[in-house]
Amino acid sequence: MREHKNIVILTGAGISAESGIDTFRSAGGLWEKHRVEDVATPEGFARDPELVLRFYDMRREAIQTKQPNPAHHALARLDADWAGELLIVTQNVDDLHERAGAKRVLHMHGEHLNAWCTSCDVRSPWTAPLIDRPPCPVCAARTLRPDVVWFGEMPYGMDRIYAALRTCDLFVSIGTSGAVYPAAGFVQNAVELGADTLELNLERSQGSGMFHQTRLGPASELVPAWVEEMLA
Ligand code: BJW
Repeated sequence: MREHKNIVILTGAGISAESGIDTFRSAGGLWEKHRVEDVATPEGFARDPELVLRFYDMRREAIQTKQPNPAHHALARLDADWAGELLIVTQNVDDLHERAGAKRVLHMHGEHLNAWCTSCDVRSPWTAPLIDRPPCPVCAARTLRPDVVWFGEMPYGMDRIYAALRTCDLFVSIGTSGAVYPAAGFVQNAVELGADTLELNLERSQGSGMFHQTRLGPASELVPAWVEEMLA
């Protein structure tokens, strides 16, 4: 590949798998144990809020016991040392990129450690359970929900993401199945705009055919090796 200046990195559940956080679509993943329609749609939340709040309370508690792995640390190092533009667009709702030290991170599907008040529309940092319907710290209404993006809802930061895709010369996808749009379409956007594209994944994904290059293996090995190449 040629020399690069501006990079967009898309990460998915696979980058956090070796930290012990469940993926969605792998064998034994979250969608084998829970119906997507029940726990990851606004309709499911309206139908059975307790089920949904319990699902996210369990996951919010779990992520606070997990640690970033070498893949998160390598991306944080790249973020710190890369002089050009760089944006880590993560679909993950965990905070492992930040805990590894990365700064240029955008959570397009929201964050476990935020609660969103649907009365006053303010998002507040949140580590505790939501099942008991605690009051919003800003307006006191008992209408907090997980600050995550469900199917049918608009992902966050799309203008910033598309602006970064327009100016990047390298798009890298790490540990995502390419099953969920609009993130699954970023590789096509990047190719059409003339960027080089690289996929790092345990196995081939739905979008593998779109990438100029795919490297297969665990993120904890592939990502540090790729970052070494970039900073050499
Ligand atoms: C490893 C590894 C290791 C494992 N090392 N790798 C066409 C166009 C546009 C939209 C649509 C469309 N068709 C349908 C839609 C709508 C819908 C959609 O995509 N549906 C699909 C089912 C087709 N999309 C939406 O509704 C989105 N909103 C939207 O489109 O708004 C309108 C819009 C249009 C156009 C532009 C802009 C907006 C919203 C999607 C919200 C997704 N929400 C979830 C839940 C978030 C909260 C939570 O965490 O509970 O987000 S679903 C779930 O999937 C989660 C993830 O972020 C997302 C992606 O999953 P991910 O990360 O890829 O995980 P897996 O498990 O699928 O894959 C793991 C990968 O890791 C695998 O490849 C493994 O091999 C790999 N791996 N171990 C390296 N050690």
